[in-house]
Amino acid sequence: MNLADAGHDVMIVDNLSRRKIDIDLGVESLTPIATIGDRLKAWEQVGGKRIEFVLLDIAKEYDRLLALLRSEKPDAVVHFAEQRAAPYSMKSSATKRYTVDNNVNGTHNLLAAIVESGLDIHIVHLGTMGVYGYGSHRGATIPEGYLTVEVPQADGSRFTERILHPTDPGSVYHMTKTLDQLLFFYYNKNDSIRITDLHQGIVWGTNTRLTEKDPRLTNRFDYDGDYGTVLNRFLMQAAIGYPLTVHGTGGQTRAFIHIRDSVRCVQLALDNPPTSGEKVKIFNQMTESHRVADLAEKVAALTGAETNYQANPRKEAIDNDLIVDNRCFLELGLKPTTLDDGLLSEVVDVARRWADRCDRSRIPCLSAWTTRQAEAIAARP
Ligand code: USQ
Repeated sequence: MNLADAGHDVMIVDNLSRRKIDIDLGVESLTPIATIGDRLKAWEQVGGKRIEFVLLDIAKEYDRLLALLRSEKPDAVVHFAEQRAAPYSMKSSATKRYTVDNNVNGTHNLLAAIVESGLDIHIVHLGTMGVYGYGSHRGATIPEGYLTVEVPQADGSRFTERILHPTDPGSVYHMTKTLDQLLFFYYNKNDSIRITDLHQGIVWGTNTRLTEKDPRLTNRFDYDGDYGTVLNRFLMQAAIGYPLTVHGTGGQTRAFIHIRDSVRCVQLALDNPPTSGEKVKIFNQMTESHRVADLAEKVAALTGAETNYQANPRKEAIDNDLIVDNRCFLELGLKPTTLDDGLLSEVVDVARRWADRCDRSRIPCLSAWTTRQAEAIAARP
């Protein structure tokens, strides 16, 4: 909607798999989500430029994808077509395999189809900050994708090289995004495909200026243990009087971005494509870093919620540092929306409005990274 509003011709290509996963998991977005047909109609009714829709699975229907690229000749493809939840990817062998099949094939099909079409199409891909990993970076600033390293030689001399920052995925989901990064590196080198990879942090907030125009345009609000992300979960838990679910000590530090900034960043990336022959552009799409325990404390102070420190279902560092360079977007004009009491309260208000749709039994995160974590969850009081 943001792109259509800015005057672009927009076509959604989607297999609607997220709706199917809701059915499989037996859980729904806290906010009611209209059918895709009703959403497109609502957008036209509020005066938005018509958005086309094609039902297509890019991970499985290669020939249709290629034919679509050939007929539409898009200037750019914004690639959001990946299974995006770390806990879902770690639920079972089936969800691990689905996540790898869907994410890696989807990305590779898109790249191969662009090469076969012969068209010069800019890919803007939604990657993740999790590509860099959350071990200790020993106080070093995480650069935007590339690291300059010195390589010692046997004769004592050294040379410097700019390499992709080493990857350190923390889940099967995050691993697929590190594989995407290699696919991009290769197709950019071999076929000169122009690519921008957005290493996005955890999104928080609910609405944007445009989703507020009609209730049928509202965003998903995932609160369940598989798809809900930490800050929105805490705000929703506070809204319904459920103790905030902090995993482990809460010393995990993560990068965050408000949904309005996320939408703005995609637009900035499209408006500033790499030039022909330029290597993959990597932007750190985040505006601030926070410790999980600090977020819980902030939400508790704002709402009076209680906090429940509980056995961590994930195999992850107890605490970590996270200093991130995000100059690329700031230099392109992004004005960061940082954690603000008003915006936090807005999320609590949305959650209160739909509180009766919440199934409290689906709040705990039960997807365990290994049997060790599964045993710890089972032993929770
Ligand atoms: N956490 C809690 N309590 C909860 C939920 C999560 O303490 O109730 C902790 C987790 O253990 C983890 C941290 O909060 O240490 C972040 O978890 P999350 O579920 O908010 O985020 P994550 O699994 O990392 O994934 C989310 C999105 C993913 C995106 C990623 C960006 O689902 O699509 O790529 O954020 S990032 O984390 O920067 O890699």
